[in-house]
Amino acid sequence: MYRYSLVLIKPDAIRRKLCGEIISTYEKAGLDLCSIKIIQMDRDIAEGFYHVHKGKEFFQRLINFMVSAPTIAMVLGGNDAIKKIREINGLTDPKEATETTIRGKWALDVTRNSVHASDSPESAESEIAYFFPAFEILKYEGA
Ligand code: IDP
Ligand code: MG
Repeated sequence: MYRYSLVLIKPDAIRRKLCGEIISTYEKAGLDLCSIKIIQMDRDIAEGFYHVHKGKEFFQRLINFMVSAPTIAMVLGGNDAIKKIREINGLTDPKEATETTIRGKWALDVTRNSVHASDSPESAESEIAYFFPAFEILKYEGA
């Protein structure tokens, strides 16, 4: 089924100028780039985005990292895109991620792990609305 996912290129990857490589990885996997922008998150935006992790041991470290440099927010679309993108990204901790995945190749540690992707159709819907409130479904048929 054609799905949309909210993907972030996190500050560690922006700082190391890996955006081209990362976007290219998604394009080579056949995903459609449906929306994109670069933003500087403040603490309120970062905490709102990661509200499900509030209270966890790593939360403040995560928020400090997310406000430390700009982030690219994208909507990617494709067949089975939510699952596919999480496979392309690899496991949260780069020590456990397969070396062919984005995190396996480029993540620095479990906090500075280069990318985010939605984990379900429900979270994709709320995460897309969080950064792209006016997101319009784009059709790539025949492109
Ligand atoms: P995910 O990004 O693979 O979905 P989540 O468990 O949803 O992983 O965690 C969100 C983000 O919080 C991670 O991508 C990572 O940046 C950070 N994080 C998760 N677990 C830890 C941890 O144990 N230590 C430090 N940071 C963590
Ligand atoms: Mg997650």
